[in-house]
Amino acid sequence: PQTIFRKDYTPPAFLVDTVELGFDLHPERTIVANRITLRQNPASKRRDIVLHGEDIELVQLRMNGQLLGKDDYLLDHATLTIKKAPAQVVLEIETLCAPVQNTTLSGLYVSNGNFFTQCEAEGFRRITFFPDRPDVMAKYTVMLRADKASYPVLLSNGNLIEQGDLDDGRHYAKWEDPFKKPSYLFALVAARLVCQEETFTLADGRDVLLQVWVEEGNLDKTDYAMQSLKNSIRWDEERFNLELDLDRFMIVAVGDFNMGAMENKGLNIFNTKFVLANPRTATDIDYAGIEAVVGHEYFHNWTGNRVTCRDWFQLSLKEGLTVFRDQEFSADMIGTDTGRAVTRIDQVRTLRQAQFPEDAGPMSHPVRPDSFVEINNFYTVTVYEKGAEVVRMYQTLLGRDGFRKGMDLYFKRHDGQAVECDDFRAAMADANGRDLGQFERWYSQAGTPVVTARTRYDAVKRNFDIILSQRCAPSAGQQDKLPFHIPVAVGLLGASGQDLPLTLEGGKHAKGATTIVLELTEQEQIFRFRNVDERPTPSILRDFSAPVVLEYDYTDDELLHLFSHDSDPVNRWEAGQRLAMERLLKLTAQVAAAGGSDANLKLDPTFINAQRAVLTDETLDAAFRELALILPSETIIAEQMDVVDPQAIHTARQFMRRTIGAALKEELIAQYHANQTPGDYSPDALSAGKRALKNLCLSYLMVAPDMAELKLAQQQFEKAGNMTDRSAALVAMIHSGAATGPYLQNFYEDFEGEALVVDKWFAMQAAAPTTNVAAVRQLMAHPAFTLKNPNRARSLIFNFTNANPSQFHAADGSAYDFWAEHVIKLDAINPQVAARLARAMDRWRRYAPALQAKMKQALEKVAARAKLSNDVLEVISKALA
Ligand code: B3K
Ligand code: ZN
Repeated sequence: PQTIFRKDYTPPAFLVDTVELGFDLHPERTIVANRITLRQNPASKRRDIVLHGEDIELVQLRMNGQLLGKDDYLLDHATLTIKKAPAQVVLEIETLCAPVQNTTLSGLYVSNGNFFTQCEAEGFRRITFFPDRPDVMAKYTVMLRADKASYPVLLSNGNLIEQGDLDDGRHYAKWEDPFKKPSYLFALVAARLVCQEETFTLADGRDVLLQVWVEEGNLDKTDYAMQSLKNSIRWDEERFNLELDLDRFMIVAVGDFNMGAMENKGLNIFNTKFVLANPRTATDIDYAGIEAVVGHEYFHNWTGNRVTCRDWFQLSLKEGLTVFRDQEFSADMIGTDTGRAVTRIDQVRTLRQAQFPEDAGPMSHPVRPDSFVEINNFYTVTVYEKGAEVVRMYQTLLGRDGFRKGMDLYFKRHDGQAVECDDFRAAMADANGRDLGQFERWYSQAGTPVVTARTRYDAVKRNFDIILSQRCAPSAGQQDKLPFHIPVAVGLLGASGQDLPLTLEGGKHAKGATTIVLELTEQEQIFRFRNVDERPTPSILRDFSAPVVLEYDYTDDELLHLFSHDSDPVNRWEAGQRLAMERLLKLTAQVAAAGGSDANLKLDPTFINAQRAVLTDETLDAAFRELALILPSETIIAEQMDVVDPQAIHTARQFMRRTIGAALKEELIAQYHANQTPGDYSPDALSAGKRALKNLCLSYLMVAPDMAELKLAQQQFEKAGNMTDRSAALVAMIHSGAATGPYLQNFYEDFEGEALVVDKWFAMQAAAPTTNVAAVRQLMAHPAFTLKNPNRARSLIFNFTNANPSQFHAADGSAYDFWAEHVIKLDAINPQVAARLARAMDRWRRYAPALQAKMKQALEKVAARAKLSNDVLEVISKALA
C-alpha cells in the first residue's frame, strides 16, 4: 500500500463551483447522476481533472455535453482522470452502486432497511466520482427519489426546497445547501423514521426548526438529545458569539455506525448510542455522552464546516478544537468549580488510559501527522484528545479573553476556507501579539513529554526554587526532539494546607495570586519564588495544565498533605493517584515474586486512612470522592512497568480493593445509604455523582461479599428505578464471581428489544475478569450476537480485548488467537472496525517474553493473510516493524 505524505500536498488542479446530485434510491441498484461545474485552479499548473471513485460502476460520462468514450479518460480502481481538460468544464457522470451490499458503512449504505451515508473521510468517492478532498468546496443541490411507502422521509443537507409524488409509488425531495462545503460533509437519509421537532429562537431573533429523527418506538428517548442541542446552540452563542447559520438543523439516529456521530452540514447523523436515552435504558454515562457528542457535532458547524481542513493531515484543526469546545460546554453545563474539575479529571484519565499508550506505541504520531496509509486510522486519541489539550494550552497561556480574541480572528480570516493548523496558531498569536513559534512543536513532534521537577528552599533568603526540565522519548522518524513550550501551573501549600500567595521572580502576576503558570520553553529552567516563609509543598501542573508526565520525588507525607488540602481539585485527586500507584507497583512486584500469590501482601494503614478521610468528607462533592477512590486502572498501571505482567497487576489491584473494602466496610455501607437518589431520575451532575459514589461503594463491598452485601446488590438490581443503578448492581455481581445466571437472564429478557441495552449486557460480561475467552466464544453463539453491527461487535469483542486485560493475556495465548481470528473476520466486513480491533496488540513488545512470542505469532498470522484492507495492514505492519 501507498504512504501519503503531508509534504507532498499540492493544490487541486480544478475547483468545483456547483454540484447537482440526483439519486434514484434502490437497495440493490442505486443510480447516481452527478452534474458538476469545474474550472481550472489558478493556483495549480496542472491541467488534468482527477476524480476519485471506489466500488462504483461508471455508466456514462459527458464533458461539456459530449459523451466521452473509453479513450477519452483513464479509469482504474481508485481514480478517473481526464487529461488536459479545458479550463471550464461541466461533467455529467452517471454511476451505479449497491447500498445493501455495502457492509463497510462508508459511502451509501443500508441499515435496518433505511438508507444512510457516511462520507468522512473518503466515503463520497464511494457514491460518485468526485475530487474527494476537503480543499474542494462547492455548493450542492440534491434530488432524492425513492419508494414512498418504504422511505417516507427524504433528507439531505441545507433547506428543503421542493417535494412531491412521482409515478410507481415513488416520491422526491429536493434539497439545497446555501453554504459551500467539502464533499465529506455531504449526507442523505431515506428512511422510515419519525421525529421530535421544535422551533427555537436564536439570539438574533431568527426562528429555526430543530429535529431529532429516530425509528418509530424510540420517540420516548429523544428528549435529552433535543435538550442538549438547544443547550449547545445557546452556549456557542454566548461563549463564542457563533450562531446557527441554517433555518433547519437535523439529527438522525442510525443503529449501524462506525463511530459516534458525523457533523454533516445541517444533517448530523448519529450512532443511536449518542441519541437515545431514557432513565430505563440509559446510564448517567450515556446521558453525559449524548450531551458531549450532540455538542461536539453541533460545534463542528463552525469549527470544521464553516472553516474546514485543507487536507487530512490537518484533521486536529477541527477535531482537537471541537473536542476542546465540547469539553468546555460540558463543564459549563455543570456550572460549579468542582463539577468542572470532575470533567477535567475524566479527561486526564482518558489521556492516560489511551493517549499516552498510543503516543508511546507503534502507531505514535504527531497531532498533525506527517504521513499515513489509511486516513481512517488517524481518527485517534492523539488527534482528538491530545489535540484538545493543545488547544486548551492556548487558553492557559493567553487567558480566556485572549483565547476568545484568537477565535474571533480565526473566523474573521478564514470563514469559508480550508486551512491548516498553522493558521489557527497564527490567529492565536496575532490576536494576542504573542510569538507562538515554538508552540508549533506540539503539532509536529510525537510522544509524551516528561517534565521533571526539583525544588530547593532557602530559609534564610526565603526563596523557593522550582527547577523544571523536559525530555521526550524518540518516536517513529523522530530521533531528537526539541523543547516544547509547556505551561506548568503551580501553587505552593503551607503547612496548614493553605495556598501561599506567590511572588515569582521576574514574573508579572497579580498580587496575591495563588496559582501561576510557569512557561517552560527550554530544556531546563529555574523558577524562583520569593518571600516564602516556610518550606512549602509544591502543587505542580495544576488543572493538568499540559499533556505531560510529571516526575517529582514527592514523599508520602507531601502527597497526603496535597490529598487532604490542595485547593486545586485535579492535583488533589492526582496526589491520591500517586499514593495508590506507588503501592500498586510494589504489590504487583511482590505478587510476581511470589509466583502469583497474594498471600503475604499488606496495605499500610496510612493509605487506608487517607481513603477513609476522603470517603467520609461530606464537604466534598460525591463525584469528586468517587474519582478520588477509584484506583488507577490495570492499563494505566501496566504503562508504568517495563515488563508487563497482567495477572500480577490484576491480583495486586484486586487485593488492594478487597483490603479497602474490608477495612472501610462500615463507612462504605454508610455512604452507600447516604448517597441514594430517591424520586424521579435526573441525569444532572449532582445526582449522577451521588449514584457514582454509591455504586463505587457497592463495588468495593462486592469484591468479597458476605450474604448481607450480596443481598444489597440483589436488592438494588431488583428495585432500581434507572439503568445506572440496575447495571451497576449487575456488574458488581458479575465481578464478585457470585452466581449471576438468573439475574443476567432476567436483565436480558427485560431488554431484549433494546439494542443498546443488549450491547451493555454483552459488554459487562466481556469486561468481567471472571469471563475467559471460552466464555466469550460462547456469548458469540448467542442469537443476538452479530459481527456486522459495530456496536454489537465492540460490546463483546472490544470489551474483552481492551477492558479485560487479565483474561485477554491468558498465559496460553488462546485469546490472542481469538483476536487474530476476529480481526480477519471483521476485515472482510468492515475494515475501519477491524483496524480498531487490530490496535489491541499495540503494546505487545512490553509483555513478558512468553506472552510476547504468542502475541507476535498472532500478529504474523494476520499479516500473512493475502487480502487485507489498507486499514488493517497499516496497523499490523506498524506493530511488527
Ligand atoms: N468527524 C467525524 C469523524 C468521522 C470519521 C470517519 N472515519 C466525527 C466527529 O469527530 O465528530
Ligand atoms: Zn469531531
